[in-house]
Amino acid sequence: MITMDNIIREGNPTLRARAKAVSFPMSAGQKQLAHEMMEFLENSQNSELAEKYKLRAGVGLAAPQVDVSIRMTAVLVPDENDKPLFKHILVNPTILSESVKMAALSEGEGCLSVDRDIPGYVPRHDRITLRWYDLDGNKHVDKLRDYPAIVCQHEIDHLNGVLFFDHINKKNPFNVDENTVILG
Ligand code: NB4
Ligand code: NI
Repeated sequence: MITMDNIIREGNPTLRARAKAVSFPMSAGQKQLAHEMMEFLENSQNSELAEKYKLRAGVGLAAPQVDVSIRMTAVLVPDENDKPLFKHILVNPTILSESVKMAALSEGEGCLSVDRDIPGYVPRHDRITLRWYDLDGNKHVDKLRDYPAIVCQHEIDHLNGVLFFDHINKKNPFNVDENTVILG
């Protein structure tokens, strides 16, 4: 079971590396890791289990965060009623196109690999067209907007060695340009 002890933190060079593409068929170990990453997200969103295992809540977890430098991430975005809105393990995700319009979460972002609060808006593309592969190698193409699009961009950043605060305006953290909507 993945717990916070398995999640590497800022300063570990794996978080700044470009992760390697996954080839198909995936190994049994890679598939098991994928399921454990999704299980972590489920546990972290369950208040009893999160308290029991001292997990920080997460809606995404990228393989490099558990020190496995491959292009794979779990995403579990619930809707207002806590029903899964977007729940997938994304293998080799690629953004095919992105809107000019940007969006940022009103509360800013946090990261399970960053143990400090870093205030500020993180501008992201409001809409993306995402290509990804499932564990069996089947190709998927999804159009995402708003919250799920933001989560996927945060996770894909991890596969490229980018952390959320890299996007925050250094001089004026809550300054964003005119084409940015604030969500939430
Ligand atoms: C990834 C997110 C940071 C901003 C937005 C949010 C939470 C993370 C990091 C975009 C992606 C993890 C992966 C939350 C959270 C809302 C939904 C359902 C019930 C509690 C949960 C709390 F926990 N970010 N944390 N940060 N990361 N929303 N929610 N709620 O998920 O570092 O790279 O359970
Ligand atoms: Ni993160």
